[in-house]
Amino acid sequence: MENQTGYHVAVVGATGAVGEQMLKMLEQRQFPLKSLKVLASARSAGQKVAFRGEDITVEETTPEAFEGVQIALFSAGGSVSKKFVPEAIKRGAVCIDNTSAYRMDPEVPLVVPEVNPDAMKQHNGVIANPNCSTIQMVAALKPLHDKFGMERIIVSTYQAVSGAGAKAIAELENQSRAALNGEEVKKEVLPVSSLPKHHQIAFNAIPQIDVFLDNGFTNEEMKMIRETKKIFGNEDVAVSATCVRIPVVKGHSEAVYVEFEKDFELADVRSLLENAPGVVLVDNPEEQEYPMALDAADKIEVFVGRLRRDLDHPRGLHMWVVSDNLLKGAAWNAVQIAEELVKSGLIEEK
Ligand code: NAP
Ligand code: 3JM
Repeated sequence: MENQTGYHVAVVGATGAVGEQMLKMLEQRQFPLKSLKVLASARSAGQKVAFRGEDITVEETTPEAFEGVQIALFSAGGSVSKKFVPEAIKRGAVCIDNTSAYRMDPEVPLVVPEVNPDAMKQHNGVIANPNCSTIQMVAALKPLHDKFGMERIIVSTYQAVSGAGAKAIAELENQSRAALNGEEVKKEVLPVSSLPKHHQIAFNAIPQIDVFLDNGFTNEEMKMIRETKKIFGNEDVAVSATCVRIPVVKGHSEAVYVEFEKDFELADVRSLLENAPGVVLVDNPEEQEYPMALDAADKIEVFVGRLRRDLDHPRGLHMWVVSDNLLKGAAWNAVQIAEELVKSGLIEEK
């Protein structure tokens, strides 16, 4: 694909669950593309993907593939990013990385445009996209933190299987069908495909996302804890997380409890969230209206509801935060960063 003006863009991991949504976002947002390269492993090289009514051929990710690329969006796993981000930078690209490979590197900005857009100005060729569960939580907390100052966050997540990739979506569908038909339920992917032991996700809830660490938390929980502190530039905010996989295809839900330094009125919390960029307040208990994964699927916003003051802590607030994990949690946040890069003139049109 070659246009007169715009930017030379590559999507790495374009055949995956996140990569597919990146292409959809570039298309929907009418991102100014001069050319688009779709990259994946050698396994899918030669396959076609549809983009703006054209078929684009998938190419193998190699160092040379980044020749002439100005913006490279990565979502093919941490080891692929570690190997190819330096190659892309060497060839002049700015990389927006969706994996955990560079997120905690102090030289790398970790960006949610609604929260810390200025951080991306200091990039050295790579800008990291936070974990899906972190992104939606910090987007909802940002306007409240600015006004009341967060002291402590305790979050429990209810995460969709699509966060674990295309194979996990297929596993939920296959297991559900098999269980309902009274057939053998095959367990091969969740909770962590690379570990030898697997559990059924259909009709279940699994309190493990990613591997366990020595402190008893899982890596997903530690990602939420560390990334939240980095994004807010505040190591003093106390953060604790419990991450759970549930049998939902798209949309992560989170029960977020936050304690503030300053007193708040619920009416102010409500109006701050109503006016926050990228956030939609859905909080109408009388009408049984609150955010739900099915309603958030395929939307780019973060939905917040069930606002209530804690019964014992005078500055404690509970809320329910839902977003499409593949969009704001991954592909949309990455394309939004690319839009900001372009807007801020950090990359020149070719
Ligand atoms: P997925 O559905 O399993 O897709 C994986 C993609 O990576 C496919 O396009 C695959 O290509 C490609 N790939 C695998 N090995 C490769 C290699 N050696 N060289 C080049 N491409 C390779 O997984 P997904 O859910 O889209 O997630 C992909 C990655 O994005 C994850 O590993 C994670 O690091 C990141 N992610 C981030 C978030 C977030 O919260 N921001 C959320 C989910 C995922 P083939 O088709 O050729 O195998
Ligand atoms: C979400 O490196 C890998 O194999 C990818 C593991 C992974 C990650 C990660 O650590 O990048 C799977 C799903 C994430 C993420 O966003 O942190």
